[in-house]
Amino acid sequence: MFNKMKLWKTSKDQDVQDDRISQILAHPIPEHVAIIMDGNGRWAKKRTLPRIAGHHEGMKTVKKITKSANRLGIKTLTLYAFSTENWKRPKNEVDYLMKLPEQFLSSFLPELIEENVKVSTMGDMNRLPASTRRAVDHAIEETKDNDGLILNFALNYGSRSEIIDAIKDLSSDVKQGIINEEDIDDECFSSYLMTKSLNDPDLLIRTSGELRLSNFMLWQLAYTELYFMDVLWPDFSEEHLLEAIESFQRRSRRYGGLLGEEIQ
Ligand code: V07
Repeated sequence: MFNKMKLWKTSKDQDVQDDRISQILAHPIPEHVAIIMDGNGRWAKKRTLPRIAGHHEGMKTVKKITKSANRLGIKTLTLYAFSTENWKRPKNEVDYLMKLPEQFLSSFLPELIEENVKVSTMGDMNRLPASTRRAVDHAIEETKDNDGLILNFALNYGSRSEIIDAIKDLSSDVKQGIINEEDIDDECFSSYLMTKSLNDPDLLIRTSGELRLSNFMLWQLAYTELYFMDVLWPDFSEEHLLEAIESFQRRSRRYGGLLGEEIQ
């Protein structure tokens, strides 16, 4: 009897969740969602576990949120998995983090293929261990013809160095006469960034309560709605994603009439 009650309650909760999703799908949803997945270490510390246990749990959350994003029809999900600053962490932690892409893909790639997800990355892959690069390259190759959700991992990524590299490439093209200086505008500059094939994010979520951008997509976030949440990344669930999207939709509706005028 108790089990039955639990089952009944679960399916009712699911109905509530399905209604909530239907409401969300009745309005425009953000096409590109970017997430700073913070709070993995703190999650582990709260449980007196090593930090790497938090990263492992965080990886499981990535799987869940990828599925949710796909179901909601989000077009691009960019996840900040490893920053250029993260090399400063203790060696054992860096070594563990570098194994996560392989671990993630060895269990999840078949499902990504099945679900029509396209894997991509931004960041300097050269500094990653060869086996990590191989696993990621394999996933990119295996999913290159998929046209569903783009799952874009920022790996060894830093926004300032992305911008500086873009300036170097652009000035070299100007010197060679490939680009005229007068033709440099937002769109031209964007095409030199690692995100050249992607739209700018519509919504940025940062978990774990820090109110900073931490060198993440500084150029691309110029007009993005920012949503900061106190929840630690391993505790982030589909409900939290829905909450952030609902907030995005309320803001879009409120500013809908004004966009293009004084807000931007
Ligand atoms: C990492 C788990 C999520 C929380 C933040 C830090 C730890 C998934 C990947 C990944 C990357 C590339 C790829 C497939 C999966 C990953 C790192 C860290 C370095 F093709 N999670 N995750 N990579 N964490």
